[in-house]
Amino acid sequence: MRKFSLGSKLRDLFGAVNTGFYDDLEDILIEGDIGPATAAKIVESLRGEIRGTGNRDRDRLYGILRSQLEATLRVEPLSLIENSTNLLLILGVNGVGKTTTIAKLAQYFQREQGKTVLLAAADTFRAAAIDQLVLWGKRIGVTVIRQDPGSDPGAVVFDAISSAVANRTDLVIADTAGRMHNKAHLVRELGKINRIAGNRISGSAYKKILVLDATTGQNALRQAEVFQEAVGVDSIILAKYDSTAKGGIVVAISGDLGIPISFMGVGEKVENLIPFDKELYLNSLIGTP
Ligand SMILES: Nc1nc2c(ncn2[C@@H]2O[C@H](COP(=O)(O)OP(=O)(O)OP(=O)(O)O)[C@@H](O)[C@H]2O)c(=O)[nH]1
Ligand SMILES: [Mg+2]
Repeated sequence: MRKFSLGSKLRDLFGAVNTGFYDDLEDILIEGDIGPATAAKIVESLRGEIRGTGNRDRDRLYGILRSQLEATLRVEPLSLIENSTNLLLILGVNGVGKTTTIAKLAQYFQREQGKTVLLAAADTFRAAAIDQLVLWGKRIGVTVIRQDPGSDPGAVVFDAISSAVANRTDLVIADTAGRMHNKAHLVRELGKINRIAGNRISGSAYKKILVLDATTGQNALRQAEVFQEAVGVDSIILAKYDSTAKGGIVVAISGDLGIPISFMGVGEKVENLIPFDKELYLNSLIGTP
């Protein structure tokens, strides 16, 4: 099982610090999806520590590595602006878990935070995507603003915001299509939605959330770069964390791209969303010494 592979490789490596240690460490970290820039930074700081103190105690090195990872990981909860309509625009390539995550977020903000929520079915690319969101809306008792398949996603977001502002709804969560004819089309469509949304809701009441699939590895970093470049990303949600204990990619995204993470999806049910838990994450990523 890959589950503890990074942790066990590190334990072996830290057991005997010898020649090749730094190269091996860098390889292991990159293999664990930590990201090249972040891996290089961590290796440098361990090198500095070992040179400076001469102390090669395994537990101590392990502790330094862990605190480096801890410092790199940016965890920030998603907080809503009070007495204002907030918008979360949910981004991500197809199949990562966007629509399910929207239902989970709606439930979380309703139940845990006592907020009023409205959903916008702005993935108009596929009829089934609209139906799926409408079904979730029924299950959790949240209204879904929708138009016909193929209609302008920007118009759906516009309608949803208008309705939310008129009704003093706290939060609009908008689905988007991750499946497009090509990247240029995706970027153009998202740009349009982003302009419409940004004109109606400004500042930190409008957040762009990228959903990543914890099982994807390095490719997730490239996805984050594409969406970051297209419209900017304010926060990451790591879906399907229950399917893997890897997810080292979140460190890379925090460290290499500077995007914070807010939640993790831990199952297919609507209640399976938890605020990102650093301890749990680091324990399963690298284990404890
Ligand atoms: N185990 C697990 N499965 C999840 C999680 N989140 C989503 N899924 C599953 O992943 C699959 C895809 O989820 P969707 O929410 O439809 O993903 P999407 O990004 O909206 O997909 P498209 O609309 O097709 O682009 C579904 O079978 C979900 O049940 C999670 O946290 N854990
Ligand atoms: Mg979807």
